[in-house]
Amino acid sequence: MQAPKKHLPVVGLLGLVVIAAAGGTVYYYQFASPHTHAVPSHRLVFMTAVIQELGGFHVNNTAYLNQTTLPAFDNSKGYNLTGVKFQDYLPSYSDNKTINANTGDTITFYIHAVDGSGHGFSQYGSNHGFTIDGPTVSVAAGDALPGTIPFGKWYSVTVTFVTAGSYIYRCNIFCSDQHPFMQGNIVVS
Ligand SMILES: [Cu+2]
Repeated sequence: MQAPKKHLPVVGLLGLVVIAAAGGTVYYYQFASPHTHAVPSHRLVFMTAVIQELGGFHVNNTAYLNQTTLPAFDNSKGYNLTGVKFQDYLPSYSDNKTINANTGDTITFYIHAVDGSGHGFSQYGSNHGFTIDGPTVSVAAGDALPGTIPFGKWYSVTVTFVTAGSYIYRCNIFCSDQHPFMQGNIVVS
């Protein structure tokens, strides 16, 4: 009757070691695995642009670019991620309009302008625009900001946010009656 009592402390100690090891694994998985991108980061933001009556700008996907060269891009076909090292991430905001970044991050925007005709709303001209208001940004050599995006085509611009603050991206080409509201926020902290 005394033997089991002698063994109990040993079993208890072993149990603690097993729990600690498991906890360490969980800690590593949750806190170490997301940091596989460089800091500051190069983010890819994939968006559609349609008249505000049909939703305006909409962020469809966000990813970290884990290489120094950009994906191939063509304004008719859009981007090509074949062979590109990237990692999807969830944005800090879930409204599909607000973009977040850390100070010093670079964002490459890929924007597809969608023809909004045929839905009963007035659509003017044949282009959307894309520009960014706020603290000064650095635009990559060869890229244009503001940019013009003909309906059905793609536009890409790479911007580095060297200053923390509140930015607004917006359409700068009159495209519908609700055009003044075709915009979204970029929060750089
Ligand atoms: Cu527009």
